[in-house]
Amino acid sequence: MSTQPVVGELDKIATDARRRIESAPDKETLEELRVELLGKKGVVTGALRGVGVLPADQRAAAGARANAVKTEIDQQLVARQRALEQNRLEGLADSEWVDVTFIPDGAATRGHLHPLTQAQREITAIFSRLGYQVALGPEVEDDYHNFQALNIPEGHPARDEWDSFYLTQGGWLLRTHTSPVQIRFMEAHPPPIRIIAPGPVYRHEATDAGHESQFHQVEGLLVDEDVRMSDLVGTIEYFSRSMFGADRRIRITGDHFPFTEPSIGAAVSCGICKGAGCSSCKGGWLEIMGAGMVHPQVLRNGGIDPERYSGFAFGMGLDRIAMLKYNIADIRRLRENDVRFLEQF
Ligand code: 2NL
Repeated sequence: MSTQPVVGELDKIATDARRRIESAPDKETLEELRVELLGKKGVVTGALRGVGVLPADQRAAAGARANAVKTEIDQQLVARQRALEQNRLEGLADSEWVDVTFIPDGAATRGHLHPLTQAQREITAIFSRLGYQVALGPEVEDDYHNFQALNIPEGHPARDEWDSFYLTQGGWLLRTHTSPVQIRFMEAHPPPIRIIAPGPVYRHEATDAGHESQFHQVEGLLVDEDVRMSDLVGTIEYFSRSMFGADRRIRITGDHFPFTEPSIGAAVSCGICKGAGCSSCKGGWLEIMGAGMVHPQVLRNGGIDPERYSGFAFGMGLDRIAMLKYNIADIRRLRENDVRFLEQF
């Protein structure tokens, strides 16, 4: 027996392997080739085994050649693997690009804040310049914080002004104003107090262009030493001009609320007719809020000594303010989420 057949066989294996490895189109094909050539039952492994049965004088040469072929094939496999990976990476820019700026026609347009949110943020921004902080509280309240602490006792005829939604148990109700937020704030903090309490409130009443059973209020409360009615009027004036325009005048009239004494109503001059009177105002004026000096008993209910401290409070309907600011005729438009309406603001 001579070495020639084994060496010739190995040369053929090597040539054949090189050709197939170089043309392998992907990693999977390469792996199949590796198993076929170098695996336990592989061709090269078989040839190596065949070396063992050769006559002793031929073994060394044939063995060296077989090992060299094995190493060659191994290196070729690794080289081809690298080349394939390199090609894949270079092709990524063409095969997997994403246009992050692409917007399917009409599928996405830029939105904006709801007019109520815009109005609420503007109001809180104006009062924050006067040192007020935003206070929040629960929408489900107890009778004491929603009514009794505000001088509206059980069974009193004044209750009729706030038709309420009651829960079936526990005497809880949906707050009819955000005043209970301020009562709770007074209970927890000593003066000086400057807060505004914005948020949803609920009243059990028929819906029309000016009324909804859920609407939004912004109430404000300031308590300190020596607080006077003139401070309240100056605050209303600053707010009105910031919100509606520097040229606005304000009108203060008498009013009545159980929780303030004295109580007032505030109106701003109409921006359309400048006070002359037109179809969108009442005789040249737009009523924007109720207010007054906090009733001494309400201060006491909040744990504050009315002999030392005084304060003023005000309340406005956010929906109404937004309607005045953006000239919206019907409050119900603010709840419908019709984008044709909303996108105008
Ligand atoms: C209105 C009138 C008002 C208040 C709310 C208030 C709160 C406390 C104490 C005293 Cl804790 N007053 N709030 C005062 C006057 C008027 O709201 O027409 N709101 C829509």
